[in-house]
Amino acid sequence: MRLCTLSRAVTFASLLMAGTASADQAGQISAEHAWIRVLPAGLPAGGYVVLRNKGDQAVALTSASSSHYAAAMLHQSSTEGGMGRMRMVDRLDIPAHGETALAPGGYHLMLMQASTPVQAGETIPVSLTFADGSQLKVPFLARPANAVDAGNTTTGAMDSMPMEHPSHDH
Ligand SMILES: [Cu+2]
Repeated sequence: MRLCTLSRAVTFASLLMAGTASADQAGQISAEHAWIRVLPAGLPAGGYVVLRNKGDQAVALTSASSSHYAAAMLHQSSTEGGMGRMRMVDRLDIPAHGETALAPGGYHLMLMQASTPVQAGETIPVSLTFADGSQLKVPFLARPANAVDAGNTTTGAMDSMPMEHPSHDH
């Protein structure tokens, strides 16, 4: 009885701290090149992002959600015998001081049943939840069905420009 009450109190306290404490898993992760491939006719949309872990501990992504979609699942695409397949993924590790990419043909978020039709150019907030329950809210750029990456309009792409194009303007 006593133990039960205690563990409930602890759970409640950890819920309160989620998202605020910098020591949580979400605080170790930064997200770049976040985009959604919007498909016509209400088909599920793929969500892609590069997750970077600046911490000393591996972090696991365990789920995602968005108020714009009824459901968001973690999937992995693969090709077996020429057939495209998708399987559910329980957790996706982001190694310490490393990164994990969700990209077309591999890991992705499967975003289903948009509450209102999502248009290319819109920014859709998606909450990523990690193994400790902490969450990271990431703005995903909606891109058209023929897009293959986040395009050149994300801040992540802009950030890398100076390295590729040093100090001449064009
Ligand atoms: Cu999928």
